[in-house]
Amino acid sequence: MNHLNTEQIEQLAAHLEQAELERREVTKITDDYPQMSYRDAFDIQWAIRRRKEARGHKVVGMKMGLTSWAKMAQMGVEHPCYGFLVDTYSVPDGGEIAFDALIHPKIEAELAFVTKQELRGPGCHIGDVLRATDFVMPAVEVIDSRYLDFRFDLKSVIADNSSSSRFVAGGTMADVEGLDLKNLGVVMEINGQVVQTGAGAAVLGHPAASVALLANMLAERGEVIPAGSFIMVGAITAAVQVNKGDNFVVRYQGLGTVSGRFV
Ligand code: 0L1
Ligand code: MG
Repeated sequence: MNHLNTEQIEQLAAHLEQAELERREVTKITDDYPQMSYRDAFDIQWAIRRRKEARGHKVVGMKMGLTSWAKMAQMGVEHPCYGFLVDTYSVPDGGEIAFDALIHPKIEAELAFVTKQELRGPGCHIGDVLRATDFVMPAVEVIDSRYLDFRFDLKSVIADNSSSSRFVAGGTMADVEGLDLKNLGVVMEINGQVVQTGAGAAVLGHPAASVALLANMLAERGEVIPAGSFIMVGAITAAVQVNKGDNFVVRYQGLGTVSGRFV
């Protein structure tokens, strides 16, 4: 149910997208609109998506966020969220990320699923996802909340496209059949120092559960995950703040590495 009108939703979408484009922190929008509903929050995110598409940007994938119990507890939220990824967010493996284009970036080690069949909720489950998966591959997400000091509540962060900002996909593409996705180990290094380690089960117990949840959340809006989608499942490690000049390498058990540099 909506508690904001169309004009307010469009205005908040413009406000948050401008903050992203101008690299400006803003206060969380529920401070000014405490009556905002989850429906409103997703409507704002979808309005930002339409604004970008209207300017010629292509949606190239989706991401799930806040998919670990630890991260939900850390951020004081009670449910995962999703966001969209556009072409301008994509950085090649080993590439450079312009630090000054961002506000206060953090990196997360993730996995991405690429689908070969449509996934449709409600009732989508891990088995559906594994059957519909073409391959999985390593990915690193750069999150950059537009909110002051990364402080938000769930509705505010959903409206802000779940902090989506940049992503790097790389390493080796692999069939799910040969992989133990729950126990798949990940080591994140920044400037040669190990800063985080984790395993796939950090993502809702199994990374495929995150894709199923995305299908089920999209079903609430009558949307599906089309065949050929790229979906990042959420962080396997905690998000780590980065600085200009930092180099990162994330090593994935049996799947190679993803690297990049903030310049
Ligand atoms: O991708 C993520 O898990 C982050 C979602 C938004 C929350 C945050 O900015 O930390
Ligand atoms: Mg993430």
